[in-house]
Amino acid sequence: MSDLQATEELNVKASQLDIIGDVHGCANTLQRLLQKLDYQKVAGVYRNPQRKVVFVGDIVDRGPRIREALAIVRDMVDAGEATMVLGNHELHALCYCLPNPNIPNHYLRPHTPRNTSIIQETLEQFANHSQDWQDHLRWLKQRPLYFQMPGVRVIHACWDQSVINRLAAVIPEARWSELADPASQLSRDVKRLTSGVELPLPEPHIMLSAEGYRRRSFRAGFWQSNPVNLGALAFQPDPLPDSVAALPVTDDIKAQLVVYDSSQPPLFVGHYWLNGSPKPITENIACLDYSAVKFGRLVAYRCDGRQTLHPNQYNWVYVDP
Ligand SMILES: [Mn+2]
Repeated sequence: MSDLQATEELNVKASQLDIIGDVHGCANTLQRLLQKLDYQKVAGVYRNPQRKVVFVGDIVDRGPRIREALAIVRDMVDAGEATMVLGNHELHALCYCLPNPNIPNHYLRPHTPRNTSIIQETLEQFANHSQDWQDHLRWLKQRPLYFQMPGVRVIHACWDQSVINRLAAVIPEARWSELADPASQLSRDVKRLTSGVELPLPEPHIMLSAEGYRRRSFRAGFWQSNPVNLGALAFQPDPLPDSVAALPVTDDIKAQLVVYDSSQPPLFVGHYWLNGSPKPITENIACLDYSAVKFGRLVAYRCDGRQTLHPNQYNWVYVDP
């Protein structure tokens, strides 16, 4: 239903799409990338007569110009020049800000110090624009979790067909309250699509992320069918401790992975904070998050309709420190 809507709204072929990675409030960088891709501002909206944009989500949080970034993306979507799928940061923002209908003065996600720190930049930048923020929240609620058309799929973190089969692309209004319970099927499904496969670190190991968070889990490359050990399976900036990396991948862990083989349509994700020269992860999977907000690159893939992805189709701009 909703993925058909999205395809009809864009009204182009897969070969006319430019897919853009996690923006995280880097609005100036986004404008430079759009200009590099020959999008020009006409009547206040970036447009390219031949092409349309799909944003992989995570427009909000962390960066210096979140309001501007959200306005650029929203104006493009509303004008039919782009679509965007929800990232884990938009989901977090929605759940943090939407009231829990069952418990007065509570929200779908509790205001713990950690949850507050994730959304802090966004709330500070909208502090004097609270009506705008409420309006953006209503708009974000209507954005899809995934996008597909013949020859292209886009999702923030993990294409799990079994989950997608049971979810409408847009979360129905009546179901948002289910997200107040992290154990609900809907919460687990949405987390799977927007945050990917997170596996527990074997006891008693814990990791410290670069930002100082204690982590008891790690992000896995969901597409891998036969990784040699946990180190090969991990897909995140922080490497696993050596002793953990060498551990075998148990059948229990393998059962949590998704097979995404080379016969599937080209798939684009964000989310994973990559570094280095942009290139496909497999012949038909590309991650477009190259850590723009950490002074990496904001990356786009210029689709050409081919089944096999190619490094030449990447475009990027560096973020000015
Ligand atoms: Mn992100």
